[in-house]
Amino acid sequence: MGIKNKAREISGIIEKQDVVTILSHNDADGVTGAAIAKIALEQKGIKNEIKFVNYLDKKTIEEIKEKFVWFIDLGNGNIEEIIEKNISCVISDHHFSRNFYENSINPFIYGIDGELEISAAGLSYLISSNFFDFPSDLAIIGAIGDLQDLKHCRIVGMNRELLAKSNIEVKKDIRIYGREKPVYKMIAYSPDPVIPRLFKRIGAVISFLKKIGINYEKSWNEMSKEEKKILLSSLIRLLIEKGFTYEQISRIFGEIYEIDGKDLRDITTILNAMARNGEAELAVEICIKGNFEKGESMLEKYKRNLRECISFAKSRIEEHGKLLYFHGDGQINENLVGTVAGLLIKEEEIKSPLIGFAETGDGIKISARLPAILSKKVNLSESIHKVASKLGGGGGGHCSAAGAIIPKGMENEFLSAFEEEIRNQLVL
Ligand SMILES: [Mn+2]
Repeated sequence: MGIKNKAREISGIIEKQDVVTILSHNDADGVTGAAIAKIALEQKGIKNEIKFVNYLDKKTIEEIKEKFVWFIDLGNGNIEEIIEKNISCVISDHHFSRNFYENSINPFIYGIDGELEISAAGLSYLISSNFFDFPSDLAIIGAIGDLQDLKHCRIVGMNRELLAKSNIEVKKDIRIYGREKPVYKMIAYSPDPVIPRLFKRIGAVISFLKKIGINYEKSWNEMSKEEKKILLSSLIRLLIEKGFTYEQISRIFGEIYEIDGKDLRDITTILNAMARNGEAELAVEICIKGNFEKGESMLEKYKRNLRECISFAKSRIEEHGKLLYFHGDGQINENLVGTVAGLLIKEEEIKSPLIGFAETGDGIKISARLPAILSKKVNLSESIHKVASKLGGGGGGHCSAAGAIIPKGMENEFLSAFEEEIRNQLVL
């Protein structure tokens, strides 16, 4: 059976319900996935409510009393428990799972890479579009939120197919974030690629721009074709001088996606910010109505908080063998520790795996991030799953970004066991 038939089969199961609880992940992919599901359920007149969690642990599953659950962007890591508890449910989760579950639309079973070719929002759309035909905009926003365009600098696979059913405009442009900001800011804070000599050095960027005759206060979008050409070729020359490979340099240019003139990357930033700050329900509403500007003021608040968390984390980074780690100590919210670790890895030129700890209700939340130079040598997901399970917790995720929850007070045990795992992987 192909994935679309599976989607139809699952939509048939959902259609028979009178009440559906959507249980989703509080990030952009989870929010858009839940919004898609809600649109479909409303259309069918099926009563529904949405709940968001940051992480699906044993306890959350234990406490499920709802009649029927639609898991979105989570669930594949908990199939054993879902079966054991005999929860009546369907799962649309794009994360890899070794375990099979009849009512799960698991892309990997169909030879589709869930890290690149379809997100939870996309799976949710494959199911929901059986109820009625509607544009796939939110499915693509979810995929961008999940950074599925990052590897190839464009959307590929099943996402590409879904893109054709959306109102999203595809453009070829510079991929540096902030095309509407003054160009000196855009260049100084480009995380991918980081421009050497210019990264975070406003003075250096301004003199670089002056030298090539470009008004540094203009934004990329305001620049003429000629100016863009000059800037792009100067940046490329700089990267060549610094020994960047062709592959690295070509990342500077690629596909960007817009809806009503808004960059999808900006929309996902807003949705992530809202979801992580406890406003996921409002984010769903914004997705359904399509009024993304409403989330922009939330973003300012979020950015301020994030900056504080990053400087706190930076001041706390310590070494443990092959690892670096920091502890949030009640200063960094569990929902933000992953973002903080991810940004530190990108911006601080860290060359070791980075672990962030944060307190959560009854345990310690762990976020592990891998620097790009280790991306083919280390797989965080399996090691974190193994170690956290051994300590009485649970974990999983992606090769280069994974998370776990362990009991309080086990941080040192975790560090030692995890460091050994990583060391073994580096030797192999
Ligand atoms: Mn996702």
